Amino acid sequence: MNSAQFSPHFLWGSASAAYQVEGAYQEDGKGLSIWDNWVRIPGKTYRGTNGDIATDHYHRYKEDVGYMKEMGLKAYRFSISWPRILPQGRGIVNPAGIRFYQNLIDELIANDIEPVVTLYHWDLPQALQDKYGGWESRKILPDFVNYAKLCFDTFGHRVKYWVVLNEPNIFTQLGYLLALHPPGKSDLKTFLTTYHTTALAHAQVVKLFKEGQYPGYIGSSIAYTPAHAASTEDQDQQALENYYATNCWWLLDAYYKGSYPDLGQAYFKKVGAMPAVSEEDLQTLRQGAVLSDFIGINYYQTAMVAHNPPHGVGLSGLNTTGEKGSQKESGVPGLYKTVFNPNVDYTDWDWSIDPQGFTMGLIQLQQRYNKPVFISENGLGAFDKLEDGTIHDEYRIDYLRRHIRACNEAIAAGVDLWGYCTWSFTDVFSWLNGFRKRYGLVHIDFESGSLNRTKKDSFAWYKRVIETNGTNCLQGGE
Ligand code: BGP
Repeated sequence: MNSAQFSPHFLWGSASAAYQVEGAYQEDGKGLSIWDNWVRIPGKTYRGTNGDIATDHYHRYKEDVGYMKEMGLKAYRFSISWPRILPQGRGIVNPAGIRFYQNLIDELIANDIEPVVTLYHWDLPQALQDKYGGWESRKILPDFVNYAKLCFDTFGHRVKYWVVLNEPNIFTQLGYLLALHPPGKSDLKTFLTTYHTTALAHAQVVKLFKEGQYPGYIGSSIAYTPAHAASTEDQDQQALENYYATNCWWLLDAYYKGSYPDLGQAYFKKVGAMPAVSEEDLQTLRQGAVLSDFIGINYYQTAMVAHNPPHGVGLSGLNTTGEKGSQKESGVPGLYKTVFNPNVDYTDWDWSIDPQGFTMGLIQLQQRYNKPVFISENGLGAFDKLEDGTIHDEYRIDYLRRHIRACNEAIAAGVDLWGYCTWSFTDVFSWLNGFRKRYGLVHIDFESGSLNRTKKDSFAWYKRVIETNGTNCLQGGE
């Protein structure tokens, strides 16, 4: 495919999330989040690891921004911890929490780095979980809208890019279907109902933002896993349709079309799991869809799907050990199952590496939604080894280079791509995988506890990407 230029305003960024980097989990008046409690339940996270301290970004943010400046980063995507600024989720505001984010934003702007702020990256105030079951109840809607309004009123004159929710599909699926995230439930209808509530939350917050005439752009970030059929056989092709109708398009349509796919509805009605969706809800979703400025996409991998008979495999857990090949087949009996893709490589956590699938997925988005896209996460989780005082992460450079090239191909094909954030800037706490699954361009010494920062080889390489506006990634580049 032809290559295009990245626009001169392209946002070359890198990302993090509050719970995964901040630490200081009960400092300066912060309330507890559902993750602060979840990690204390034995067996829930890899070897009981937690984000109590994480990278200590709360105290070391200036040092981290210093590295961002050195790299020439154009945008830093981070999330606000809701219970840090509203310890009970509503009501009394914690001034120290506000100050922390104000300082961080000031520091970024002083260094010419655009803050991209996520309102919700999974750390719900525990108080709201206790009060009415968190996202399971529509009572969360006014609380979330008030929290968003507080953020817009407080930070809106400095922040131009807002991500309302991070991967609502993942936190609801893992929280309400696979029982791997808080609150650890497993029920299809509860998952779909909760997801629907997140879509309403997105739409209401987008409306508030637009009606309040806050300056800037707003969207939410969905974890998008496009798929290939395992063969050209009709049954596998049908499985692919089923996958998209109950998965990708189900999730994205709610946010960016304001509806749900018919084929998916037919299936969920058949199994008695269709959530209650009123005409008023759909109207709200449609308004949210129209008013959203961009589609946030977190892309890591594709799936390969195949026919799965009515008594075939069901959902399985995730490889959280890093033992390559330990991921089991997973599926929905009668609809589809995901199978090993012989055409691509896999990471140690069995995530497929498929840059071509990335281009394909971006083109599908363009065709279906015709909206600008912002890549809010993309990166490689790996075991990194500290050697001669640094990390020679050629494998990460290779992954990122190929994915940036894939973005370029998508742009050449007509996709309106606003920016690209690597996941993650520094190494972070990986929810279910502890500290061994590293994504950063900056290494953190978790082992000794010093939390010293060391630039990896990928740091200098990404610096060049930014300096050359991506041209070093294109065919024939470094
Ligand atoms: C996304 C999340 C991030 C991050 C990333 C890598 O789903 O938005 O918070 O963790 O995936 O996932 P993991 O840490 O599970 O490898």
